Amino acid sequence: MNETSLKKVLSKLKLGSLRYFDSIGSTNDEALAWAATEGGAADLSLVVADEQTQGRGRLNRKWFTPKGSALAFSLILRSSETLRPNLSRTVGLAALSVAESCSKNGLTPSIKWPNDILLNGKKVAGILVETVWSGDELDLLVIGVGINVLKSSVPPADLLQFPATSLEDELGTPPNREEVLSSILEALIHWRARMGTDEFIKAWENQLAFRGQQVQTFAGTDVPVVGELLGLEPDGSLRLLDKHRKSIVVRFGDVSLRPDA
Ligand code: BT5
Repeated sequence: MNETSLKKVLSKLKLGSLRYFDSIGSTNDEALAWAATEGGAADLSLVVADEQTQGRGRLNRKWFTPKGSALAFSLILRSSETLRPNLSRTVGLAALSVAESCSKNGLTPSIKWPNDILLNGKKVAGILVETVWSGDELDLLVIGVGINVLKSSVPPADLLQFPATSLEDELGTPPNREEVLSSILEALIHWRARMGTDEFIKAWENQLAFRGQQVQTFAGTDVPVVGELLGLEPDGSLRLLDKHRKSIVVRFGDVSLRPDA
């Protein structure tokens, strides 16, 4: 992967500018800094790196992006009429786009709400969305996506809280990283225009992992919220049914299967 080959593969998409790095701390940090410069970065500008040395997950967790094997990119979305009212659907936009790209490759992905993409129950990709505000007004957001493409991108199990896999492990052959990136961005551009529709929520919901199963969600405390995973609220929150058959809405947290269910 290099800047020339990337530009060639991405030329059919209507993107902003591209910044490519052989190695960088975090593509999200670079995208946020770029967007903050005089003149800023245009809508759909993209930062791609072959390696990240300070890749970030949520809540100060680390994201591993070893050289020559993974995809790490950050896409800048400028605030727009479609985006503003649908901000809480942004992580779904990214998750759905990654999932669709996996499906196009013949895989069966699922979305572990809110931001993990699973293949065969193992994490293949993670998403980190960060927003920039001018006072109360949304200025832009950065969608950061990390995907394990080749086998060698999968971190050692002792560094992880959840099992991981790669596209190559699941496909049996090594896919081309630029082609994977291009298909994710194509899906993202398609769905961004439809973010406010019911079709969008349905497509996202259809890909959710653990539907109909007993799950637990942790959100900042040691006490999990538990229940049957029913689906999504219009704002992208998770809807559970507790043991008293009462509907519960979960806005933040990580969902996992209940071990004793
Ligand atoms: C995420 O956080 O899954 C969001 C990851 C976003 C990474 C992208 S790469 C491009 C952009 N630039 C950045 O700096 N970040 C974004 P979270 O749900 O908090 O999961 C983090 C956890 O995933 C870690 O604590 C590890 O256990 C695990 N993990 C780290 N690297 C992994 C990998 N390559 N594959 C699978 N799991 C990983």
